Amino acid sequence: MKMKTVAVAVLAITAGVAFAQSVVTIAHVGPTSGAIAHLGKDNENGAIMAVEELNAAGVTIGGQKVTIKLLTEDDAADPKQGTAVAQKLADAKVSGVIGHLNSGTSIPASKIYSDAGIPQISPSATNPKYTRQGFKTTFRVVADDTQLGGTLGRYAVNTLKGQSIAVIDDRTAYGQGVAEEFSKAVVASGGKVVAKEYTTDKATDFNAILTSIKGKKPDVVFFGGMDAVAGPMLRQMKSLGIAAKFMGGDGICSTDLIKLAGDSIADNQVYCAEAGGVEKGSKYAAAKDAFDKKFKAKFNADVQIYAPYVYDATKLMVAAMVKAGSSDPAKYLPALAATKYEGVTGPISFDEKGDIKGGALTLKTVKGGKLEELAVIR
Ligand code: ABU
Repeated sequence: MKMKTVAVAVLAITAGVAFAQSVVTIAHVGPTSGAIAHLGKDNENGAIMAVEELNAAGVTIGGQKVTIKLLTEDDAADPKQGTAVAQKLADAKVSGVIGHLNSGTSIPASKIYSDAGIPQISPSATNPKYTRQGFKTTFRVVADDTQLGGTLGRYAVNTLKGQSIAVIDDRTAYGQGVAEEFSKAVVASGGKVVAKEYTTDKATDFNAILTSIKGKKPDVVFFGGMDAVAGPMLRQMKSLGIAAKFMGGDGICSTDLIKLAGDSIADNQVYCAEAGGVEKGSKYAAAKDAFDKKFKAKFNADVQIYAPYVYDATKLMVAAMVKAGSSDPAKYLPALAATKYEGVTGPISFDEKGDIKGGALTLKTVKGGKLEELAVIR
């Protein structure tokens, strides 16, 4: 076996016996600094947990026992930092990359990984463009914004009975994309988009756009962006007396949204969708629950959104190396593309673009200060 690794041997000591063991290096990239560092750390912890379990169980690739080494990198959710990190990992010839978290970083980084022939699995980037660039190295284990925005738009009109709908986005690849898909579905379902406003992923003051929106008396306000912006936005909606329903995609569907919004969320006011999910009572639900408990015990933190998807992505990447008998990207890439993996987030296999086949989403609301699952939609 020819290992394409950064360092090829470490000394491992087991039961007092010293032996040389090859090292296979994979990387995780996400924003572990900045406004959504809590989500980046959640993702990183999913990868750490997977690698620790893999090494504890023992990994043999091509007849050789290996140690999986995880490099963790911070892209700060910034496209420029994302490409700098991607170039660093390409130069280091890592065997694979799990990440990035954001569409705005995953999309430009994917070109660098593709040029270097390094497989990349994003556990959370949902902009459709990510897998539509013709790269053979690009994979995603969650549903995309077409599915998220489309489902939420139909739900806003058909179930929440919203007729006048205001749409705000943070101008990121994700926020803009999911807001456009949402708006298209609202109009196709017979609703009306009465306001379109824009902010940024770093903004904290929404007074001007919310005051303008208030004048349009919307039934629903949709926000394309992340929880770190949605939380303060919900607080300011409450201070301005806007009691409209508030919707968003997976980026706001985190455990910390409730903390970030303070006491400003009324029961059944907020609706969001995680870009994956398993049906209650299915054989996967028990595995997902067990993962959540194990994660809490290990990190003393609840899963935010994506940690289980990162965990599955990491394990399935290594499973492809085991199956191919090589950690050389050129050799294990076909096995990765042909993955049939049973994860804690459900069954994972990829279509010709690298997207998950039959991806689900989980519609949630906030009730009693907690996220409550409403339905898993495929
Ligand atoms: N999917 C929401 C957060 C990540 C992103 O796509 O930017």
